Amino acid sequence: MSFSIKLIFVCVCGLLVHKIQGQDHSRIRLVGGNSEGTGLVELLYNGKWSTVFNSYFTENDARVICGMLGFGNSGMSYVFSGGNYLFGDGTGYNINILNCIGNETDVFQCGSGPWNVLLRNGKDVGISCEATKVRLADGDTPQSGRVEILFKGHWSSVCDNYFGNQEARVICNMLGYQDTGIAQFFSGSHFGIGSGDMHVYRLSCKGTETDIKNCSPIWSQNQCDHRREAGVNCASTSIRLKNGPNNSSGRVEIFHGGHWGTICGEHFYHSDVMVICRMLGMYSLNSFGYSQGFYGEGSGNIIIRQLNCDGTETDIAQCQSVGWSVGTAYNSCGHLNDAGVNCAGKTIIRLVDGISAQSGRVEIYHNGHWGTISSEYFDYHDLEVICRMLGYNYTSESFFMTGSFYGDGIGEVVASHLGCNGDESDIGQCQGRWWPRLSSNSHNNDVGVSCDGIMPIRLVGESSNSSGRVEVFHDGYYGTICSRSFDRMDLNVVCRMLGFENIPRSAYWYPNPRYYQGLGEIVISDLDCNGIENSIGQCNARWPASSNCDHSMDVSVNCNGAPEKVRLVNGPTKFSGRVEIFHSGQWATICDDDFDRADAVVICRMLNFPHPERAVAYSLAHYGQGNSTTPIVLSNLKCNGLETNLGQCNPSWAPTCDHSEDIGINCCPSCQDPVVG
Ligand SMILES: *[C@@H]1O[C@H](CO)[C@@H](O)[C@H](O)[C@H]1NC(C)=O
Ligand SMILES: *[C@@H]1O[C@H](CO)[C@@H](O)[C@H](O)[C@H]1NC(C)=O
Ligand SMILES: *[C@@H]1O[C@H](CO)[C@@H](O)[C@H](O)[C@H]1NC(C)=O
Ligand SMILES: *[C@@H]1O[C@H](CO)[C@@H](O)[C@H](O)[C@H]1NC(C)=O
Ligand SMILES: *[C@@H]1O[C@H](CO)[C@@H](O)[C@H](O)[C@H]1NC(C)=O
Ligand SMILES: CC(=O)N[C@H]1CO[C@H](CO)[C@@H](O)[C@@H]1O
Repeated sequence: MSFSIKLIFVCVCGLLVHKIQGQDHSRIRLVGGNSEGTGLVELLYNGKWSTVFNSYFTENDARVICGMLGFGNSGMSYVFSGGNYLFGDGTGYNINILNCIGNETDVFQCGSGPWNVLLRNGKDVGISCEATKVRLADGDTPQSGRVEILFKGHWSSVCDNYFGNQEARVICNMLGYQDTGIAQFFSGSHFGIGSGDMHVYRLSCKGTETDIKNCSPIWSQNQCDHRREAGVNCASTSIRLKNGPNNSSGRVEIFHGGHWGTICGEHFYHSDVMVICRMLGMYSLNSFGYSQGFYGEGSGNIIIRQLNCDGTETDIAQCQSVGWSVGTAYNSCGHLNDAGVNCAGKTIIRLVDGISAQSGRVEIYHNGHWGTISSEYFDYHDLEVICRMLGYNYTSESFFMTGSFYGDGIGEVVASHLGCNGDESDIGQCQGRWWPRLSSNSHNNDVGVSCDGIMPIRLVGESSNSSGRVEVFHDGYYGTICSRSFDRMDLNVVCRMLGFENIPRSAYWYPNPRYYQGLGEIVISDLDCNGIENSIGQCNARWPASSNCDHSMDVSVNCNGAPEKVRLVNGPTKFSGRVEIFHSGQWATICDDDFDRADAVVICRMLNFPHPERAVAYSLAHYGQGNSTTPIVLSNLKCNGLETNLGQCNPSWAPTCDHSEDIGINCCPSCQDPVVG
């Protein structure tokens, strides 16, 4: 080997530079990194171990050196810009520019001429020829924990400065967890505090890098502190549902910090439910969630608050949230507010105590028992959804009943104010107020529905299918309707229910029993139909009836408007006599209470006499008393004189009169007997 050294003085950045000729194949090593593949670059040059100036050092130079050191020159070759403070100060010469192309097999072949040598300047280059060794420490699972890299022979944690999911993804990929679906970052020494120096102050990964050294790391010693260590979770979050009626519903629980805990239900929305159900492999478009501990209160920590997924995440750990710190229970969000999901989107409901499979009190299975729905603010949109849930048709006949029409339930009142739009497939998707945040837990307002709209109704008292006392089937028996505020609109609906299509104007009703008083329950009062309903079930009404009602107020109707049959008895002419009305198969008299000429005019009109307005009214059995076997059935006629039928005159039935009060009329005061009719 020949050495020829010329000293040339060149000013480079104010430093004295030596022009050196010749090569030395003898030795090359990396020092200060405590491993074969990482450290300050030292070349044995002119008999001295010498360092390389970092300013013009390139990756090509590093590649050649790594190749010489047996790491292959196509693998990792990473240049540390600040070699001295990481690996210590060098000695010997300081070689300026190597100028390798990269395909050389010996670094001493690099450069077109002799190397320059600088005065020592504290800017020596360090390189790494090996992949970063990374591990996770103190995690819940092998796939999670504090990020630690092996550096200078020690495991050293990474600063959480700007550490995010992209950085986490690179770490997870480096650990071989490419396929686990998530890479969630944690900051603030989430997995506990590591020890030793922290060398990586900041990483800026794109997420696709295969080593953190490709993430433009900023190296520094102890610029960070141990309360700011980065952590990752490369595995999906362990999640389960508890206390639901099915495997597909329940309180959401997640495993974290070695324990199962819950999610606070505040701001718990559909996008959160989507992610949770997707994680469980059970997502459907109908999935919905509950806050407020619907599936019971969990125990342990409340691990996440304000979960805020956008719905595309594959793991809740990827969603924004407040939380995930170990051992924290949030005071502002207790277990009362634990979140739950129903991934199948099916609330389990049934109808009970109805008169057909399609009717009854609505019951919801909840907390292991059947409870009910309050009818507060219940409406037809809610009804539509319930019928749909049960697989029944929602039609113009369908109705719902407030006030426990189908009997009081027991247990919890599970929901109220359902607030459905009508197009939901399940009441769980409606806005409803759910247990336990109900204004009332009393069962006297349990809602009942009838999807088929069947409400059996019948007429009693006469062998006629068009007139009689109205009775409604309820609770296993027929009961009556109280006439309080009964009007023509209500009549129309009752007659429509009885099968009458075109209800004549002459149809009428009695506010009291036309025949006999009913027995048993007075089912409803204050009926308030608008006249177009198909069933009184669709009308407003009071159930049970007002306590001011009794059976003397039972409603009777006549749907075809057939006039009452009346006759005159015992008069001197065919135009006059005691008035008798055919009632329950026999003739009966009318009491003179409130009887006046207008009433007489209507009776004369019913008898088809000419000029009924000339009628004269008589009280006090003017044409003699009915005999003792004749009933007195009517009193207090309130005709205005224009009616065509006594039924339109709001009379009272079953008066307490005697025959000395029987009415009589004369429809032709000027007519003498005998008259040619
Ligand atoms: C290295 O590459 C250059 C051009 O890219 C070529 O001229 C040279 O022969 C190569 N050297 C070796 C040792 O392959
Ligand atoms: C829930 O799932 C388990 C396991 O898949 C099964 O054995 C069990 O029968 C399911 N229970 C219900 C109520 O579906
Ligand atoms: C719903 O209506 C359709 C069409 O009228 C009928 O075929 C079907 O049987 C009805 N379903 C029920 C449950 O009543
Ligand atoms: C009432 O009975 C008559 C005679 O039996 C019958 O023709 C008519 O269709 C019935 N009307 C209703 C509404 O049932
Ligand atoms: C009593 O009056 C009714 C009706 O006017 C009549 O049908 C009946 O025969 C009478 N009975 C007697 C005993 O007079
Ligand atoms: C979606 C689902 O599995 N629903 C079932 C839940 O459990 C009830 C009874 O326990 C079944 O009726 C549902 O079909």
